[in-house]
Amino acid sequence: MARPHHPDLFGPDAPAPPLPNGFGLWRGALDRLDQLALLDDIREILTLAPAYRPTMRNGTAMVNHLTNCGPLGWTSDRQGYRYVDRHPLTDRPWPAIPRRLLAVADTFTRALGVVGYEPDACLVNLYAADGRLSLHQDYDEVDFKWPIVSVSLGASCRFVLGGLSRKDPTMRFDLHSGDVVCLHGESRKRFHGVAKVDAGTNALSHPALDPWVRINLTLRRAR
Ligand code: MD6
Ligand code: FE
Repeated sequence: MARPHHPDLFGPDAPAPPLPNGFGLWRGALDRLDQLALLDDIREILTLAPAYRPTMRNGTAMVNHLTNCGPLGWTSDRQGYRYVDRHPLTDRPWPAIPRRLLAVADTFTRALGVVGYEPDACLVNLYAADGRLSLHQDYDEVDFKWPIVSVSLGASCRFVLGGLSRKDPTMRFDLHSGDVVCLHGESRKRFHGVAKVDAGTNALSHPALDPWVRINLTLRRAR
């Protein structure tokens, strides 16, 4: 695994510096072999916990398919957003979080000065070519002192990072395969989303990416 390095503030796709406090961005944190190994794990997870498209409170289906691994998994239905200990369609417990993903979370939370991060949920968001994720806060966890760590695989996307109010100005920059993002501290509850995926930029060939073009993993401490 690549060693953590400081955010690439001056790279071609980097946002104008400075990045907000508590927002960690490690470009190319995972090399190609790390990424393919994680996709092997995701393939196994998808076999045990098939991708599904949850319904939102208003009854409409979410844009992206998802699944989870870990003791808890994030889901949504007409009752709203929450963490549950079983796959809503199979009624089976979620598969375990892969060890190498836990190692990534440990490495990059330590780089932020966080000791003892033990994620208990990992949301796997599966993007088709027209996938996107509307501006949201990750707000369903019990203790916001713990960061959320994200790993991106496959196609690049346009990431939108806002403030603590939905109306605050946003910055936009690309996330590429192998990038790791952390939302921590002052940035833990910032609004963020994915405006679009650039399907043509996927350079990874792996069965876990069929029929998806981009996969994002977000590790959380839900309880
Ligand atoms: C995505 N990411 O990249 C969506 N949330 O597909 C997130 O929603 C996210 O990247 C919390 C922390 C980091 C993230
Ligand atoms: Fe999020």
